[in-house]
Formats: sequence, C-alpha cells, structure tokens
Amino acid sequence: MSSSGVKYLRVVLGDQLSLATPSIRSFERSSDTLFMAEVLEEATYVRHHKKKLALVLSAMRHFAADREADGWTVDYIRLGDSATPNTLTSEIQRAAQRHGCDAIILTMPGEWRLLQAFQAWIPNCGYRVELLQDDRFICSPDEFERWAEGRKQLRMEFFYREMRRKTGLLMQGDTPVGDQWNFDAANRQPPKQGLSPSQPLSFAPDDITRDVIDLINRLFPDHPGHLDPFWFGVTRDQAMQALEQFVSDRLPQFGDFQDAMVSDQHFLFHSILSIYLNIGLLDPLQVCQRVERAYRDGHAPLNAVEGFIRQVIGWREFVRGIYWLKGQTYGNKNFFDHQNPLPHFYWTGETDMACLSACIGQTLDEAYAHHIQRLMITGNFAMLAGVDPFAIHEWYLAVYADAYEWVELPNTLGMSQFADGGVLASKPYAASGNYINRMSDYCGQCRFKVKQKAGPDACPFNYLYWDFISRHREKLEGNPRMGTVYRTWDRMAAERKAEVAADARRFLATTFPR
Ligand code: FAD
Ligand code: DLZ
Repeated sequence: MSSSGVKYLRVVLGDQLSLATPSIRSFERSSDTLFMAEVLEEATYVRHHKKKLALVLSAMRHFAADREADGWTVDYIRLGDSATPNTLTSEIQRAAQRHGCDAIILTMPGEWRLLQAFQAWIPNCGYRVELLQDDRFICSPDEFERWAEGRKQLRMEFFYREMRRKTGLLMQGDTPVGDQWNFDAANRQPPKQGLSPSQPLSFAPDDITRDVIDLINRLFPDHPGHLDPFWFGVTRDQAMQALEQFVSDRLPQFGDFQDAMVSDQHFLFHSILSIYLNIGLLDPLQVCQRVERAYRDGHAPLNAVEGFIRQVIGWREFVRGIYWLKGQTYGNKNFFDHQNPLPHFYWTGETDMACLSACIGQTLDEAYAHHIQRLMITGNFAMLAGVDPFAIHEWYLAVYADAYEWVELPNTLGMSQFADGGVLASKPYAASGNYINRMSDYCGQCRFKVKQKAGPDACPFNYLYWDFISRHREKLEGNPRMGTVYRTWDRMAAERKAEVAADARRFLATTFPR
C-alpha cells in the first residue's frame, strides 16, 4: 500500500507520453495502476491520417510496455478489445472498478471537447477525481491570462520576449544575445538550386508498430493517407535521436530557408519534431536548450537558433495561450462569413494548381507539410476562395500527424483564415501568385501562368487575391497594415477591377458548383 494509503488509477492520454506528465509524476509502484486506453472515439473524432493514428497508437503501446518493464502495474486497453464503441470516460470508469481504486488522477486534456467530457463525467462517476494542470509547457493558461489582461492587442512578439526572459534562452542578463530579439528578416531566403538537406531520421517499424499498422489498415481503411512506409519514431529514445540528427544536419540552415518551398524536398531544413513534442516524447524546454547549445558551441548561426526557439517558446506557447483564453466559442468564429465547402481536391491533391497539388499530395503521403506550405498555400487558398473556416480546421486536424486542437485551431482559424478578426494575427496572411513564385519552385511546373493576371490561364491566386481584398473592404480597410493594399487597389483601372471580379466568379463557380 502507498504511503498515503490511497490506491490510485493514474491515467495517461495518447498525447501525454512523458514521465513528466503530472498524473504519473508521483506514481507508487506498490499501489498505483497506470491506465491507458485506445478508444474508438479518439480515433474517429476526425478522420485522422493513417500515419497520425499509427504514431499515436504505437507510441502509446511502447510507453505502456516500457513502464511495465520497469515494474509498474499497467492496465492497457487496445482498440478492438472492447465489444462496444468506447470512450475514454467509459474505459476509465470500468478500470477504476476493476482495480478497486479509491481515486483517479488525470492530467488536463489538450482540448475543450475532452475537457467537457471529463467535467460532465467527474461529478457522477462515484470516485474522487483529481484533474491536474498540464505543466509540460512553459506558460500556463493562468499565466497567459495574466499577461493578456488589459492589453488591447495580443501580439506574439511581446509574449515571446517574456518567454525569453523567463527561460533565459539566448539571453545575456537582461538583453537578448545578438542585441536583437528577433531575426525573422533573416529567415526568408527563397529556395536556391541544388539545396540538399538530409532527410529526417527514419525508424523501421518493430513488432509493436507492425501490429498497429495492420490494425489501422483493417479498422480505418477509409481514413486519408497510407502507411507505406511508416517511418516516425515511436519512443522517447528515437525522438531524442531525431532531435540530435536535426541539430547536427539541418539546424545550421533552418533559419535561412525556413519559408522556402521545393516540390521534391518535403522537409527541407525543418526539424519534424512537432510530432514528438506534441505527444510528450520530447520536452519543449529541453529541445530549445539543446538547440541553444548548438549556437553556443559555434555549430549553428544565431538566425537559425533564434528562429527555431521563437517557434517553440514563442508561437507554440502563444497559440496554446490563445486557445484556452478564448474559450470554446473560438472555434465558431467566422469574421468574413465564409461559407464555401472544402473543395474535394483537399482529399486527393487532384488539381491543376501545382502548388496546391504538391502541398496536398505531400500532406497525404507524409502527414506533414511545413509552416509556410500550411499557411501560404492550403490556408491562403481556402481563405481567398471563401471556404468555411470550420471545414478547413477539420481538415488540418485530420491530415497532420502533429495536429491537436490546442495548437491546430488557433493556427488555422486565427493565423491562416483570420476568422477571429485579428485576435492572433495583425492582418490576413493573404498573398497572390507572386509570393508563391518567389518562395517556391512550384510555378515553373504549373499549367497556370503566374505572371498572367487575368483570363483562364492566369494563376488563380492572382485574381482571387484581389477579389478577396475587394469583397472584404468594409472589414479590412480600417486595418493600418492594409492601407497600402487598398491604395494599390484604388489605383487600378475599372476595367482591370471588372476582370478580377469576372475571373474570380468563373473560378469559384467551377470550384464550388451549386
Ligand atoms: P519546424 O519548422 O522545425 O519548427 C520547430 C518547432 O516550432 C515545431 O516543431 C513546432 O513545435 C514549433 N512551431 C513552429 N511554428 C509553430 C506554430 N505556428 N504554432 C505552434 N508551434 C509552432 N503545429 C502543430 O504542432 N500542430 C498543428 O496541428 C499545426 N497546425 C497548423 C495549421 C496551420 C494552418 C498552420 C499555418 C500552422 C500549423 N502548425 C501546427 C504550426 C507549424 O506549421 C508546425 O508546428 C510545423 O510545421 C511543424 O513542423 P516542424 O516540426 O518541422 O517545425
Ligand atoms: C489522437 C489520439 C488518438 C488517435 N487515439 C487516442 C486513444 O486511443 N487514446 C488516448 O488516450 N488518446 C488518443 N489520442 C489523443 C487524444 O485524442 C488527445 O489526448 C486529445 O485530443 C486531447 O489533446
């Protein structure tokens, strides 16, 4: 019996696979049970990409097996073990009864949907339940709320500086290393010919992973993507190897080419670490400290190291803060009142637009696209084409292996669709074909002509961009960052404006037939 005399059922969810997860931090081998469950509800609340399912389920099984090998009592429910469609709360309830537990300990889940389910179940479950804050982040929701209080605008840059001070990362006393907080301007080089980054470290599936792959192919054949090959790491040890390989091979050029897009280079110099960070196999502060060390050792330049650390302690923490601060209704925001459905080609990649075809095709293959592909290609198109933000949110939540609502929703709804009217971003990330042409090699292979502004052969981004600007003038022209855009629009000849409207009407009518 434990020193407290209490027999606990300690629960770990599929994205809490760390010994630092609060519900298991003080696990007592003599009396406690670790409980984990694969449940149909979690596997199907969106049609998760097959690679995402394989990552989560295999990592869960490995985590449980490692604890068991270390002498813990583990109760693990596999998908298919339960005769009826199961949920986390129903499985936790049954497990507490099975083990004759006195109390249950949970860690806060990463989304409102599950939090609500827990909150509805807890008062009626017949057990004492402790729901602990998930402190595996640098900033807690309470701390973020205090930071946000009284501010007219919430801007990542100022929040990020606080996180730099708090963590001491890239600081010399009170001043930032390099006397500059942000090297964003040095993170935007277009792609050059002949870039040859190393591929992310891949791991051959072991027996556990092969079982999971078979299970997914059997139970979820209609989910997007495929498992051939499946190469993600599924243990902390493998995730640490992936971190080391990124630091040694790609970090030095991460900064320069962060925004570049190349058709046959799906990963460029990116880390491909969000898949591990978001399920707990890596710790964000430890990752940033490792990356900072690469700068201090002279292995990687400041623009790369600062750029990486900004994404993790800046953007990642900032979007999580917004998610919990803005509450459950945040997901319903639709500032532009966009109502078009998601075009079917988002599920196939079959479109003549080479940039969309490349990014969607890569997404379906890898369950991965980097930030600018998500923001400036698939996100930008959805916003310009007036797609319902909730529909595009569900797509992002399904197709990316790193997608959990706390991080995906603010990025999609706030950053990429401006559906929150400017809570997260100071202006819409809208761009014409010119930006895509500058930052990628897509346009050279496209049947549309990026230099052409009007007519059936023109790049659709060109006229959709101006049509979006014109359509939403009332909502956007008061934004100080949009002034130049509206001045340019106002200088355009009436004939040109009519062409924009006609081209957009024709394109949207074909894309969204009524
Ligand atoms: P790198 O480019 O190597 O960046 C390093 C790390 O910084 C990432 O691993 C990630 O943890 C963090 N990071 C970078 N940008 C962001 C950001 N904007 N928000 C939060 N963390 C960031 N990220 C997710 O983790 N899950 C999502 O579901 C997700 N959905 C997105 C949806 C849209 C529409 C957009 C525009 C962005 C989304 N992002 C999401 C942010 C970003 O695209 C991914 O974090 C990044 O592409 C992951 O790849 P990487 O690990 O190679 O990142
Ligand atoms: C994503 C996911 C999947 C696919 N399956 C499970 C599962 O079977 N059991 C589980 O505990 N967690 C799973 N997860 C992760 C949860 O969906 C995640 O904890 C919530 O979305 C909150 O972030």
